[in-house]
Amino acid sequence: LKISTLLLVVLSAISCTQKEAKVVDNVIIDTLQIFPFKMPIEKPNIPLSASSERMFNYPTPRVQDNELFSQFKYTRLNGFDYNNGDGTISRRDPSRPILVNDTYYVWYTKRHTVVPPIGWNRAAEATDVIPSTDWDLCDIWYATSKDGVTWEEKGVAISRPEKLKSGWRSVATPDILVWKNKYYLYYQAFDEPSGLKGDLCPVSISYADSPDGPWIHGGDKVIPFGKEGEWDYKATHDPQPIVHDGKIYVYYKAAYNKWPDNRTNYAVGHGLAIAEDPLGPYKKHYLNPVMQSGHETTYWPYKGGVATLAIKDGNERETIQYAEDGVNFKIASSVSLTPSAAAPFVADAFTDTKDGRGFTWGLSHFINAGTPGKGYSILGRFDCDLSLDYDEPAFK
Ligand code: AAL
Repeated sequence: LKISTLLLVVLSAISCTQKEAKVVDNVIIDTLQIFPFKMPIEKPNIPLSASSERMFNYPTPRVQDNELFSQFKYTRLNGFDYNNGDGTISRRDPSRPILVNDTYYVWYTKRHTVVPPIGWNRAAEATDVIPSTDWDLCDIWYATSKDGVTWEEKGVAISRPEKLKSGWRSVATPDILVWKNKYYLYYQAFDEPSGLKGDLCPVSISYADSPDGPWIHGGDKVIPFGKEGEWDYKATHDPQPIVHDGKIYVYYKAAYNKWPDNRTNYAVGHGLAIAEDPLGPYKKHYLNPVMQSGHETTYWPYKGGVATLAIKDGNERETIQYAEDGVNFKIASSVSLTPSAAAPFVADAFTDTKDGRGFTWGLSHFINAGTPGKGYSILGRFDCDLSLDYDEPAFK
């Protein structure tokens, strides 16, 4: 073993001298032209396999050096009651937390119903008190924390409006924007039990002078649906605003082949809608969908562009991607055990930064906690090192 190790070191050292490889009939005959012992930073001038070629498409060939790579660890939150896990209380799809003075605020979907959800495939049996899905018959609640681990639930921020107003059936999946000293909540507004004809809903906005409210209704259907036959027809989910280039960039999700009729062909795309004012009008980017993998939206200012965490769906599920223009994303890393509905604490999400710094923690949700038939979701915290200001090694 020792001799072979020695030989490898000697061979590798020689190979670093970067001689031209000799190729005869497509066979490399000079075995000294093997890949260098130390992983190169620059692409070596030798014949490369497809995998070796690809490693130079990433921000750095060594994943340890890649600032857009991280592992994730998870922590339980204190302060939320779940009725002993009987499925009648659920919290999911948190907004990104924001820091106001010395207090973190978060908004989320809360369901408190007499029974657990009966399932999207039985949506026709849902009633005014029986939910179809985990996000049916919900309101938007909020909580505060000093440390991001122990939270105090403060109460409802946006409740379902009266019947037939947009969102009367359920309001869910909020996210926050801070713009010119005002707070804007973007959220999904359902007019029927989710699952009846699909997961169909537009986006509404409410705004307030204080994160404690009161919230004033600011508009419905703010992100226009696609036309019939288009990818985002009747579904605009997971609205997530950031400030970029002096404008409001809202990333949102829609599902192709809407369920329940075509669930087996289900796929997810993300679009971008841009506005000068939080209340709109919003113009959709002509290259939508800008992302063809992922599920809930997680986009953040990173250096001069925008980075995203794509989870759960699509060929590029479990990747972090980057786009200088916020539109044309390229894979920067592959990641695992990623947070669902990840809502990072991004200190510069709304500052129109040209040097986005990333984040080290956030909230996410964990679905289908509890026994089958009593499914509900819980909120949790994740920690990671996706910040340029954080020096911990990527591998622990
Ligand atoms: C989530 C989100 C949206 C969907 C539903 C609740 O994962 O994508 O919010 O509508 O599921």
